[in-house]
Amino acid sequence: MAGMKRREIIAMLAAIGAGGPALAWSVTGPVQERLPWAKFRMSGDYAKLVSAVRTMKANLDPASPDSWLFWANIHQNHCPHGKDYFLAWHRGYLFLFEQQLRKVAKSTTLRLPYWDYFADAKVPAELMAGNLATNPLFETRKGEDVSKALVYGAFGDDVTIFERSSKDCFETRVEQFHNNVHNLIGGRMATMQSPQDLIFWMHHANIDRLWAAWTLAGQGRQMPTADKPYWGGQLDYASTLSVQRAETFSPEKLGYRYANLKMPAAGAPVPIVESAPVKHQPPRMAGAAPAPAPVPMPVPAPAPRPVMAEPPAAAAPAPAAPIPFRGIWLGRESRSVRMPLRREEAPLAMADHHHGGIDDGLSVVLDAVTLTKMGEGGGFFYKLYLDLDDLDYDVIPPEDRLIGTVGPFQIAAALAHGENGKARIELPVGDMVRRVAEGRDPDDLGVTFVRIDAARAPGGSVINIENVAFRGRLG
Ligand SMILES: [Cu+2]
Repeated sequence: MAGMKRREIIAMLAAIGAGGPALAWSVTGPVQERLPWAKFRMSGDYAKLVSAVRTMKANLDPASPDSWLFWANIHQNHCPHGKDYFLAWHRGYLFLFEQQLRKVAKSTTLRLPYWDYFADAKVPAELMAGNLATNPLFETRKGEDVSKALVYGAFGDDVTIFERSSKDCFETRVEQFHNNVHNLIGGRMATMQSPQDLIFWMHHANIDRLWAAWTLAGQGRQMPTADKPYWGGQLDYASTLSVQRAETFSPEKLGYRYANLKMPAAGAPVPIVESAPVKHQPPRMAGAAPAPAPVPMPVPAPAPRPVMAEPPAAAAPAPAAPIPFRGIWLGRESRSVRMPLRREEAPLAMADHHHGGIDDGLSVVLDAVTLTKMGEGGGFFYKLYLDLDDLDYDVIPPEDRLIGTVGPFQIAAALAHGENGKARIELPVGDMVRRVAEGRDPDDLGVTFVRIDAARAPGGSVINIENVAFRGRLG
C-alpha cells in the first residue's frame, strides 16, 4: 500500500477546522538527519533550538501551538502508554512537534536531537546548567544518570515480534526501559507533563531511533508489513490534529532519518547497584491485630499471607484496634509480598486501557494503585521479582526472576486514563513464571519489590497498592 504523499500531510494539517489551533506546516526538502546530542550541539541549529524553546515557553497560551504547554497537554490527554501504537503515536507526535520547532526557529534544517543513553547515560550538561530563569533547557530533576534504567532485552535475538498481542514483543520491552528513564530523571519527566522537559523529546527521539534500528536488524524480526491492517486508521493528537498511521511506518516517510541505526550491544549490561538490600517484612493479615514495634528479624520462613498493610512512615503509632485492609505501601526499602494466585480460567473483565491484548498469559496485577505526593516527583522505580519463598532476603534476587518494573511514570499514565483516581497495572509474566514455578504450590507464589533510586530519590511512602495478585493459570 502506498502511503500518503508528503503533499497530503500538508493538506491534512492545513485542513484543520475553524476553532482548532492554527497549524499549517510545510514538509518539503530532502530527508534530513536527526543527530545525536553531542553532534547537534556543535551545529548551527543548537542556538536556534535554545531560542525556539525560550520563545515557546514564554508563550503562556496553552491553546496556541506556539506555546510549550500546548504540546505537553497533547501528551497528557492522548498518549497511549501500555497499549498498541505506543511507538507509532510518539513518532507522529515528535514529527508534529519538530515541524512546530522549525517554524518558531525559522530553520529548514532543524531536526530533533536524540539522547543515546546507552552510549552515555548522563543527562547532557547543557540541560543542567544554570536554573529555570536563565536556561530554557533546565528543569528540576531527581537524577541525571539513567544507567540503572537500562536493559538490553528488547534487542535480544528472541524478541522477533513487534506487536503487543504477543506476550514477548518489542514494543512492550522498549516501553519498559523507556518508563524507567522517565522515572529516574523524575521531576516533570515522571508525569504526563513530561514533554515540558526538553529531555523528553531527546529521549523519545532515541526510542524512535531504536525502533528504526530494530526494524532493520533482520534475523527474523518482523514489523507488520505496510499492507497490514495494523497501519490503517489514524493517530490522534487533538480533536483537530491527527496523523495517518501509515505515515509512521518509517522515519523516511516523515522526512527524516538516523545515521546510526545500530542496536545497543547486548552482553555489556550495566551493573545494577541497588540502593537498599531486600528487607524481609513480617506478614500482617488484613484485619489482624497490628504487629508490635518492629524488631530486627532473623530470616524465618514467612507464613503464607495474602497481603501486608503498613501505615505511611509519618503515621501515628499503630492503634490497638484491628486495622482495616490497606494494601501495600512502598517506600525506600525493598519489600516482599506473598499473594494468592487467582485461579480463574477466564480472564477477568478489565478496562482495556492497560490490557495490551494479553488474554491467555499469566500476569501480575497491581490493583488500585496510587501515588503519594512524594511519589509523584519520581526519582525511583521498583523491580518486581518472582518470589517462591526461596529467596535470600539479604541479596538482590537473580535477574532470571525479574517480572517487570513499576514506577511513577507508568502509574501516572494509568491514572490519566483510569477510574476513581486509581490505576490498574498488569505485568505479563508468561513463560518465566511457568518455567520457574511449575509444580509449585500456588500459595508459595509471591513478589519482591526491589527499590531502584536516582540521586535525589524521595524517602517515605511513595506508592500504595491495594491488591497484588497473579492472574491466570500456572499450568
Ligand atoms: Cu515517554
